[in-house]
Amino acid sequence: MEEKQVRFETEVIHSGYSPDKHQDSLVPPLYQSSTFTFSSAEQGERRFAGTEAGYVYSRLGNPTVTILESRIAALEKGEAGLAFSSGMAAVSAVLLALTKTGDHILVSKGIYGCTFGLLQLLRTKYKINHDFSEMKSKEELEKQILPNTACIYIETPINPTMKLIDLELVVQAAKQKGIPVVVDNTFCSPYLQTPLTHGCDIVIHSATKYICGHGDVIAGLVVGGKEFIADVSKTTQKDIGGTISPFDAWLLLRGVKTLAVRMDRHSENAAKLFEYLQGHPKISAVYYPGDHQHPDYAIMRRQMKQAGGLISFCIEGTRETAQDFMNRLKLIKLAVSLGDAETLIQHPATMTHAVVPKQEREKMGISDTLLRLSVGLEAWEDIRDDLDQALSE
Ligand code: LCS
Repeated sequence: MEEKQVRFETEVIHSGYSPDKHQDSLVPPLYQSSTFTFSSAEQGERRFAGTEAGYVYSRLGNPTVTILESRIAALEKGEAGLAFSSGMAAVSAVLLALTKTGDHILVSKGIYGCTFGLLQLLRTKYKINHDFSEMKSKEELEKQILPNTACIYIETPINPTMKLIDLELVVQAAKQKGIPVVVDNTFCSPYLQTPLTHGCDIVIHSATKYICGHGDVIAGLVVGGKEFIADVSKTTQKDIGGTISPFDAWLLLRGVKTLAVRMDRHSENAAKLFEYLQGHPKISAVYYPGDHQHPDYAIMRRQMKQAGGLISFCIEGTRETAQDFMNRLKLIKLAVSLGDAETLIQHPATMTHAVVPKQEREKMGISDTLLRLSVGLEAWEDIRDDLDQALSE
């Protein structure tokens, strides 16, 4: 199966796993073991030295985790993958691997709140500076790439404003200077967007979201070149220790099998709910990359397969109006996170992006009346009816 090139919908189910290597078990076994035994002291020595293949200790590698890592590498069209205990463990391991004191990171203007927090920490504790960029033109990028820029870090679509970054534009500017481009692909999943095929170097996921799909795991994934992944695996992952648990890897292997089917449904539901929200008099703005009027619609068509399952919108009124509206919802759950079967709504200004100072938040386009809807897999009419009853009061 691994030899033959198969389609994405097949890869999510089979990639990285051969039953004949695991007692013919149809489903990848859960190797719930913290450590592995050696047949002799010499074998232990060889495994530690890396002269003999084999597992040693689950912080350094585990067979269930290896299957997941091979699968995500195949889905993202990369050479190798690495799994982490959270999306933030993945983000921090990558940024720490790519930078040193005195370096600079160029970041898309608008990122997840905890990534923003991590960048503050890198600046204050380790003197690793950063700047935010709209990344709208080559000239802007060329001006903002400094002699000490160690990497470019992008989210697209951006959490939660749903603005997009043109990956190929950034890659063109970065390649001239030999700077790696890192993309947080959480909002798309590899079904909708594969940044490595556009020339980017490293992809990160909060696997907690669409890759898991069932809201029962916190995990992160990284895909990149073999050398880079081996380096992260032996340094910032091994020694800082944000390793995934085998059980969480097993749950992700189960969840990811339905990724293509789920993403189609999330995207279809979101497209219908966008139409509804767009036409509602109490909604002052809707941010959804599938909107033909969205300023980045052309970018969406170029680099995404579909527009995805997230919609942000502003409600007429104040922060209290937004909160009252949330409190009236019945089916839609008030929760952060995204990509689950359940439709979730959250208020970025007081939740996911509360750590970003108000002035910075506003520069990113996060007002107090902005809400983010992660459209689930329910019948779209039921989601619409819930929005409708909460908006009609
Ligand atoms: N990157 C993005 C784009 C995210 O949205 C998140 C989490 C992370 C990284 C971190 O992943 P984690 O460590 O949580 O697995 N985003 C969240 C959100 O929007 N609501 O709750 C968490």
